[in-house]
Amino acid sequence: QPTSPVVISTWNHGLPANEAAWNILGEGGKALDAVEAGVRTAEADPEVSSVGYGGWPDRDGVVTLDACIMDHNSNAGSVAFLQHIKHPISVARKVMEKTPHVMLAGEGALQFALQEGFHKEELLTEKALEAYNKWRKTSNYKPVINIENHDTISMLALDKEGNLAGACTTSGAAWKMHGRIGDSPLIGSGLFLDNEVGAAAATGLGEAIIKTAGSAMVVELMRSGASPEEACKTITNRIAHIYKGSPEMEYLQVGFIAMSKDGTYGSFCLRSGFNYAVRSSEISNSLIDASYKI
Ligand code: SD4
Repeated sequence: QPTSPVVISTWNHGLPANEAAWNILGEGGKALDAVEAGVRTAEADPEVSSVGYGGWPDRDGVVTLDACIMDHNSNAGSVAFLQHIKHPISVARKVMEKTPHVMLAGEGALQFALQEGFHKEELLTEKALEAYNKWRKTSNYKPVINIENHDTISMLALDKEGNLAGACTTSGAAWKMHGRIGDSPLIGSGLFLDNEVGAAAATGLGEAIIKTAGSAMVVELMRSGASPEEACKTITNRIAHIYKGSPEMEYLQVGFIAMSKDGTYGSFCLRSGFNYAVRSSEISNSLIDASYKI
């Protein structure tokens, strides 16, 4: 049912994130401000082990963060492999607004953040360190499906003016190789938006989403007339086809959320267990189970 404003975001941690976004959208604020404020709640929450502060580290015990943001003018900003900064999404927004570039990575991204007044913090919590030490006993790289019902937080919003914005932020796959970058900071993979058509964002195994340019493809299908859910389903099926028979299939999970220009939204994921949160003037903040393939 088309409506505006409206905001959707991935997983359980989408509920508090939507609340923060709605404080802005409900007052007639901008989608861009809403998505930034929204995903910051997950970044700051130490109980969310897959985003920002409290995120599980890589296999060397280092927390490295990926994030990106995009607005209705197709402006985009992104940070990858960023360390020690609690709010990578806000650094990504600064990259978008204050530099001639779209993406900064690693040491350079950190330097830029410090110049912009962000502070260096220890992001590895006691709890994350415990999880890491436990993992080290086996050191087996096998992503966990639907990890404690949270993973990347991706958020899409449509504001009162009819403008879309999107944000995506994560600590990436736990126990990843040091230096690994996922889909979440990559415009077109973790997030894509075309204000004339719609927006899409992803969660799940980043490698699979990158290989299919997932979010960009979802938006292109919507341009050709697919509904948000149909578009998400087609790309999820494409991923399943590519991975069919591979060892990764055992732990593969991907999920997409999408929203069209008129506020229609939908989702699809590979395996059951993925849900997303919706908030609009008609719908009080609630979780919806995504349709799934297996
Ligand atoms: C990534 N999509 O970095 C993110 C989150 C994740 O297993 O860890 N998925 O791939």
